[in-house]
Amino acid sequence: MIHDKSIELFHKAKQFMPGGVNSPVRAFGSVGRTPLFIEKAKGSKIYDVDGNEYIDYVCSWGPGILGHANDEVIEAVQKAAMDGLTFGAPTKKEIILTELIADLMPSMEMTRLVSSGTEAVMSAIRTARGYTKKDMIIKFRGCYHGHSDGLLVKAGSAALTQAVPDSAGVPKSYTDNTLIAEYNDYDSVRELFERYKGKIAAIIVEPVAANMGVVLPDDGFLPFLREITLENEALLIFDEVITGFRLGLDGAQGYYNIKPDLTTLGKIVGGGMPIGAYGGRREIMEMVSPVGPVYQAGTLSGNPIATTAGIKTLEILKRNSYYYNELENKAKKLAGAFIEYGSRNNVSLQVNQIGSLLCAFFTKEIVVDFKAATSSDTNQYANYFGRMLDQGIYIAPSQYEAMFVSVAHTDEDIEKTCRAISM
Ligand code: KE4
Repeated sequence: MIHDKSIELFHKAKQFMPGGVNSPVRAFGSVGRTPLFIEKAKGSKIYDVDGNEYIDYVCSWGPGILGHANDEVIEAVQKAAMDGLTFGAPTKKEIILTELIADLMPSMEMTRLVSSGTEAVMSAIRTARGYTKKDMIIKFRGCYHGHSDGLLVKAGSAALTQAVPDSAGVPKSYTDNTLIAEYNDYDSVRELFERYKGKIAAIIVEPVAANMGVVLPDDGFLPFLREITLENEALLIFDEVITGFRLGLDGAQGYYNIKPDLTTLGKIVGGGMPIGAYGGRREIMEMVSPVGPVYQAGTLSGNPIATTAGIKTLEILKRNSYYYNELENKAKKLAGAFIEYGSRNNVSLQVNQIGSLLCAFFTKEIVVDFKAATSSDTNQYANYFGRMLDQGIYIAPSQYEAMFVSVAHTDEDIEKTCRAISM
């Protein structure tokens, strides 16, 4: 494949944007390749500026569950655009979308729309702190919740499991109220509640972790988090930016039958347009301005174009709920191809798959936590990435992301991908 134009554009992009990109993972840093500059996309395919076609399993990191440029969504957005792009005033569409969210995810009785997952998480945490009048937040190592200062953390002194900044520019004081536990490690959570009794406002968790690759919750883990937060008068925040409307119409909370106090959404809820959302129990959300004392605002929050894309996307998913079985079957076929490749070639390879989310890890360890996930051979992953790209399959340029399947992936796409995996 020729990538001359991407190479040329990347060179120029680096003059005007840090690393030539507007989000770090796009720079292909961990796979040692020049990033592809994408010209267009339709259905399961993306096309780079050199005219190469790829079957896309990044799906814009999750929003693309219907495939790219779904005709109904595009038509609705084009029509909405004719009436104006943004008013900075209430619209009927915000009611339609937040009512749809409440219908599909009943724990979200009341929702505030924002413009990104980061903004949703940042605001949900502020709301949890305002509601509980406590300051400390527990997050899990390997889970990613956007780039707000207090969450860009890594484990500090192991004994205290207090966080320290994991990014330049984040003052130490901004992370003093962030505690780090281990995903699927019950005792690491218990210890924090014992050590910081009465000070913990909330736990925030990816109910299915998808930012250390895909790591599933241990059977009892989510019920345990629900119970220990109730016992300690702390809130449970499900960060469903990835899993929301991905694992099913009612997300991970429906899949695992757990009712969180607050949920954050992004990606699919905007149908490819910039939307984030946070919501939950009415009494908690009524803490948010202008009703309550927790301030939060946004110029383009709930804008008519993004809400149109989100409404149309959720309506299509709701109308075709059988899609989720089809998505899961396609993902299972891919998972099977990885397992077959690993055993036939004596390659240490694990696959975690749930619904239309999956991830292949190059390790012999069963990947049930951050430690096992990070035991993966990232050089092997980079080689696999290059092999797939050269065969016209576009997967995440990082071991610690997920593979997303869309409604638009045909049986032929899946078969071609399975062949590419086994090469
Ligand atoms: P955004 O601010 O990127 O819309 O959402 C932040 C976020 C919050 N919560 C979860 C569980 C997330 O996965 C994300 C963002 N996901 C990454 C991919 N793993 C976005 C891709 C990128 O950073 O370019």
